[in-house]
Amino acid sequence: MPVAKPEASDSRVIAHIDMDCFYVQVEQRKHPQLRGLPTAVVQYNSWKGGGLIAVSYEARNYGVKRSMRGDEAKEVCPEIQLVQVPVARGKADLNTYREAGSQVVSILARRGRCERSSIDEVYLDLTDAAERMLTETSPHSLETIIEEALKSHVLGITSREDGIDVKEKVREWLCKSDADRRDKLLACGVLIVADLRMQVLQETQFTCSAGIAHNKMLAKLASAMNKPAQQTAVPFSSVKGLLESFPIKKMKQLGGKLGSSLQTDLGVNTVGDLWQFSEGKLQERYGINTGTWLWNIARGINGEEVEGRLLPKSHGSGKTFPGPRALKNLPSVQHWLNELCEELSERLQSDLEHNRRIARNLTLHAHAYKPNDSDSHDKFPSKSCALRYGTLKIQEDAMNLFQVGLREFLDSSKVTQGGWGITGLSVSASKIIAIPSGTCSIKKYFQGQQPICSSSKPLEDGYIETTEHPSLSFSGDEDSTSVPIELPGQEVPYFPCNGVDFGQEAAASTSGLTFCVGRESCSESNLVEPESTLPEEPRREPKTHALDQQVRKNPSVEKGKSSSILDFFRRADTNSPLQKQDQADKMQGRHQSHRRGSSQERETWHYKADEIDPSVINELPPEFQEEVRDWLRPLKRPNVVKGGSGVSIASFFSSTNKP
Ligand code: DCP
Repeated sequence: MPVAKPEASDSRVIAHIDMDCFYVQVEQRKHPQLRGLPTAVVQYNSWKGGGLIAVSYEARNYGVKRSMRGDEAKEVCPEIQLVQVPVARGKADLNTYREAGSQVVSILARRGRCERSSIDEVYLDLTDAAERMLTETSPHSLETIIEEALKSHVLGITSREDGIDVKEKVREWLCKSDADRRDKLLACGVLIVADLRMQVLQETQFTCSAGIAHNKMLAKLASAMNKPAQQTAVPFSSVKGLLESFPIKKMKQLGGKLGSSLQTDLGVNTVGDLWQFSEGKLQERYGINTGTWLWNIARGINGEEVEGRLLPKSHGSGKTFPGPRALKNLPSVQHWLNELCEELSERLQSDLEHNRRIARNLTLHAHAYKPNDSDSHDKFPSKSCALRYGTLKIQEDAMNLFQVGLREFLDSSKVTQGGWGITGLSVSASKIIAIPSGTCSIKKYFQGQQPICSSSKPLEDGYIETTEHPSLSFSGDEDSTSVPIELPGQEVPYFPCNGVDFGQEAAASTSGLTFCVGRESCSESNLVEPESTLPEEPRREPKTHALDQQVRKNPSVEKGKSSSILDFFRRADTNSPLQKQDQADKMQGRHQSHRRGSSQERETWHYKADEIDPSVINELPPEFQEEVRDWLRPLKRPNVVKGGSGVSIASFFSSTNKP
């Protein structure tokens, strides 16, 4: 349910940074010969050449879209370069992309509070930096303004159609000495963001787009307005104009049931259509909180803070088993759960070592069906328990969770005969906390911990009753309920109340285990499409990249020198496209993987969207991602590459290959 938060101040400077066709850029950095070519990254699945998950802007010019399969993309753009997502443990391995995202975050965090909101998106609170700049080096006192800032779009100020020297108008706006203080701060934000984007490009070779406004909602809307490699600012006076015609369903949290109700029940199709309804009227219809939230967003009011968070909120690992590859017995489930848990465990371990963070909750999600029961799809209940560290323990606990879920799934089915099939499995770790600083050793910290469960009820045998799964819980009356489940004769794991057990092995054998039973559908779990038949490119360390070498050799692309970025990219070899891999021979003509729940079923679930780490969604197979993104955030506007000249990040994209 959306939460209405009043705006603490309208003088904040908030930026939303969104990487451009991110996975493609990561692959192009690995394979510089792909730069400037129509390229797409495919999630491996041999059916029709695999699903496209990222499409370069050159390929978009030919009409290639993310919803296409590889074969379809080749039809509209025969020269498209398809690069496969790396594969490990028989599933997509997104580590390269995660690491690339972290690299960008570490640069962006230099100027203000930074919230990593997904694998390739970041919010920044630049208020302090902008205030400092305004005091020390106000834009109107600057002799030169960096080119990238002059290329900004400023809503209500710049219009590419009016034929006037747009850069001159931007310069005037940036340097207006008698401007409103809010606009002056925003102008500082524009300069800071332009500079940060240049730094990102110089240090990572990635371009990004940005929105700069006085709150997160407006910054996010703005960052999608002019892509790729451009930035858009929203002065206070332009908010109304921006929202007036903005499609209601594209607003964050209005892509689903609430947005549909606004359309059908109130005839609201744009944000401006909402203006006619009083706050009271909206509250009457949608409840006090949602009513106020709607009234606020219609006016561009959004008090959400930028959380200082550079690390993900949760970790997950998943895989789909479409059609004939559905898992039909416990040993095969055990095999894949072991693989998924091994990956999860590695990431938890790495988070612990590098960031001194621990996760306290383990959740298992599955997609299942019963062959003779068409109602059974998507009814496999998600299960959570306290998380114990150590691969074997995670594997054991996940398998136990699966068995509890399976039993409930089978009990809930009307059909008692005919077996079962699992078409998706995922495990995730959440409730991540930092180990308090000053703890002299991680192990000692855990040894000294009493099993305290503030939100969980300790039970006699050391098991706990969890009441929610933070990243995937439901609001209101859909809250999880706890149900005791008997596991006769099975050895069950020990769940210490602090959720972490480094030393003790599984202890009890009991039948009194209580699990959290979240009534969750599986579509939010991070399931990833299956295996590769193409060999993974040998992973090259950044140091060995040809482009990196150029960076080192070419003084013009050293940090801080901005004038020859375009030259830098032109020097990249664009004449030797990656050899096309003929996937056609390997196609098996499978059908689409999952049947999703009916829309009616889906609509009965309400997610606490803010508690879902969007980076986990990137690991879903495309068919789930579309659905989940729809719930969580507005769709992006069609990208329009606007004209422009001179050396800038944008020029990098205006290059070749237009049909
Ligand atoms: N992603 C994915 N599956 C999807 C959508 C996205 O795996 N269905 C991955 C690949 C994308 C990355 O997440 O590169 C970021 O997603 P975005 O929605 O931000 O899209 P892009 O960065 O690819 O393009 P854009 O420039 O439009 O933001």
